[in-house]
Parts: sequence; C-alpha cells; structure tokens
Amino acid sequence: MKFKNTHKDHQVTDESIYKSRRKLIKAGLIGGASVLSGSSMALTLPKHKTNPSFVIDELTEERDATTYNNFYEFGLSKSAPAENAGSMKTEPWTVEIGGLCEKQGPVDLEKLISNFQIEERVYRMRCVEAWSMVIPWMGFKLADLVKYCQPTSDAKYVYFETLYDPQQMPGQKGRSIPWPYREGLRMDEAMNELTLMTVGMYGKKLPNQNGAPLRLIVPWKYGFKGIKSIVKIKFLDKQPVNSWQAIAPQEYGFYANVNPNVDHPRWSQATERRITGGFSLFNSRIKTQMFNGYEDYVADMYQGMDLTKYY
Ligand SMILES: Nc1nc2c(c(=O)[nH]1)N[C@H]1C(S)=C(S)[C@@H](COP(=O)(O)O)O[C@H]1N2
Ligand SMILES: [Mo]
Repeated sequence: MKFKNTHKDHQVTDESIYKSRRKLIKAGLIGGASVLSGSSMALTLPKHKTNPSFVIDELTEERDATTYNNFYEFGLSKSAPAENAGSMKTEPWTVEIGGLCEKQGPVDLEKLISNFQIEERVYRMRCVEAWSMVIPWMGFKLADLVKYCQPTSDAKYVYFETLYDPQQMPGQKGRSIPWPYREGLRMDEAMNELTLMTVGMYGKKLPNQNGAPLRLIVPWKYGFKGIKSIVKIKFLDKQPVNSWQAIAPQEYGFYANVNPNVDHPRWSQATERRITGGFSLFNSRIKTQMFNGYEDYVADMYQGMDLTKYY
C-alpha cells in the first residue's frame, strides 16, 4: 500500500486533531480509547488506551518523526525512507516464530495482534547519532508475545529479523550492513514492562518508513535496537550478533543502553539534539540521561555489569 494516507493536507488535519485529542485526554475529558481512522490499509488495529504512566508533554511533530528516519533498506539518508518505502507491501504480513519455544511456524500478523492488548505510550527515543525525539507509539508488550510463544527454559535471548526482499528494499542490493537487519534482546530485557512491539504511532498505523507493520521499541536503548518490519522472531540460548555489531563491534555492542558516560569511539554521547516542535538546526541540545531517563524501570537488570565493557 502506498504511503498515501499521510498526504500533506491530510497530515495537517490529522495532526491537529490528534493534538487537540491529546489535550482532552490529559484534561480527563475523554478516554484514550478510540477507533483508528483515516487509513486505507487492511490491517485493523483493535481499540487502544493511552497508558498514563508513559506520557510526556513535548511531542515531536509527526511530520518530523515520519520524514527524518533511519531505515537503510531504503537508503542511507534521513529522507530516503519516507521517499522510497511507500511501495513496500505490508499486508498480508506473516511473522515466523521459532527456536526454543512451543509455538512454531508462520502466523498472520493480524491474527497475532488480536491476542494482545494494544496501548499508546509516549516514549523518549535516542539515536546513537545523538538526536532524539518524543513519539506516541502504539503497541503491545513484548512480554505478552513471549508468553504466547512459550519459550523453553533454555531460551535466554530473543532474536529478530527484518524482511529480506531486495526487490522491495533497494538498499539491500548494496552492502551497507549484513542483511537481513538483525537484533536481539536478553530475555529479561524482552520481558521488561517498557519493551513494546509497535504497530502504530500518532494514533495511526505505522507508516512504512517507521517500520510497518511491526517493529520493536526499546526506549532505554539506542534507536538501532528498534528493528523495523519484523518477519522473524526466534528464541536462542546464545547471544545473537546484531547487524551494527557485525559491522563495527568496537563501536556498537549488543546492549546499546543509552549512557551519557560511555562515548561512542568517534563522538560524545553526553548530549543530544531533541527534535521537537518542528525540525530546525537550532533545536535544543539537552543532556542525555542514563538509560534515556528510564533508570527506575531498567537499572536493576544491569546491576554489577561493567557498562564500559558491555556497551
Ligand atoms: N530494519 C531496520 N531497522 C532499523 C534501522 C534500519 O536501518 N533497518 N535503523 C535503526 C535506527 S539506527 C534507528 S535510530 C531507528 C529509527 O526509527 P524511526 O525512523 O522510526 O525514528 O530505527 C532502527 N531500526
Ligand atoms: Mo539510530
């Protein structure tokens, strides 16, 4: 399906409606549950509620969050994904479940989603390139999906793969990174309350450039952990190697926890340019927070680990 429902005129309307709706939700005047509208794709998302524990005021403009992207399958520039991802076919969409778990084999995404409670959460997002956004995502807890798959006691990691289809993803004809894009989480990270399997943003289904129809969001980690357009989920007993780690293990680790005290070898991670309220080179530079501000939820998992070694 073409990326048509974000045609400029509609986008302005959608966005202003979305914002005024948010104000009403905050004021307690209406509930967060709503039926999604304005999309022509067949995948229908169930009703969702805004989770009040995860709401932050200063949203990034939808226009910026959907036009300034990293999705190397569609090109290396920030504008390439919005320009090139529109033709990716995202329905029907099948996710293959496998490895050390009871549930095995392909499952239709729409059927899969119907098992879970969809909620909206506003998360801070921090890219390792030192820019950040605040985005209202919609999705379900990865913990719920893990339980659904019934991993065996040997399963210590969850591993993900993006679609591999060079016909649809022209970037895969090049060798910028080893394809398909790969990611992994330790089981406790996968089960963490914050970890979201994401199917929408700004009250709508995910646009292709943001990783439709299913992507991972791990808000205390650098953006590259948020693997897009997932087709495979596997339970492993050994730590997998993610795509960025495979290219440059000295620069990108398995954990990729946001940490202002551990710099990338080629640049500082102490501050970030927060892209809010319209993109500009004058966007405020703010201090990066430990675990991207989610210390209370996640610090326990890394107790006693040397985070300069396990970066
Ligand atoms: N398959 C795939 N997933 C990916 C990437 C990619 O190139 N390919 N880029 C990652 C990086 S580096 C970031 S910062 C986020 C960007 O997500 P966004 O475009 O929704 O902001 O997606 C991540 N997921
Ligand atoms: Mo990133």
